[in-house]
Amino acid sequence: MSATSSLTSRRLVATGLAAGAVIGTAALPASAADHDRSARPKVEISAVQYDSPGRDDRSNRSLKREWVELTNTTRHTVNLDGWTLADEDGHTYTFDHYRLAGRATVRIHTGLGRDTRADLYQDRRNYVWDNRSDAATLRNDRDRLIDRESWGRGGRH
Ligand SMILES: [Ca+2]
Ligand SMILES: [Ca+2]
Ligand SMILES: [Ca+2]
Repeated sequence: MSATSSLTSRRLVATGLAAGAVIGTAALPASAADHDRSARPKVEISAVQYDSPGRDDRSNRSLKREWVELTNTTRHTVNLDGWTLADEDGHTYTFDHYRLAGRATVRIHTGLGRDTRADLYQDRRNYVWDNRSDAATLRNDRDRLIDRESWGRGGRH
């Protein structure tokens, strides 16, 4: 079982919690709120490969294969400028002038690389997503919680 599939199975539980958090904090225009009756986050953490395949040797090849994927669940482009993706220890990646197209998915790699529309790089020299237990938290440019995914033994809160 891959790290990705084990997280996906846990997502079913996490989704309800994340959606509830968004209901309480969303400050969407009425039209947008009406449009999105499901109250799901507009952008969600759709997959996390927290354990880079193979031995964790801190090579850039391995660091690039540790990643988080975000998916825009709407038909409209979402401007992620100023949004943040952080782990439980506060290691934070800030999106810079990035727009995620409707229905599109972007993969944020831990290692060093050149950003494209589909792949962004944190340019780190070490792993950020702990293999045993950690959480990825996505916040918008106003520091509002958008989505959170945790894994490992009960997670840490
Ligand atoms: Ca890892
Ligand atoms: Ca590994
Ligand atoms: Ca971590």
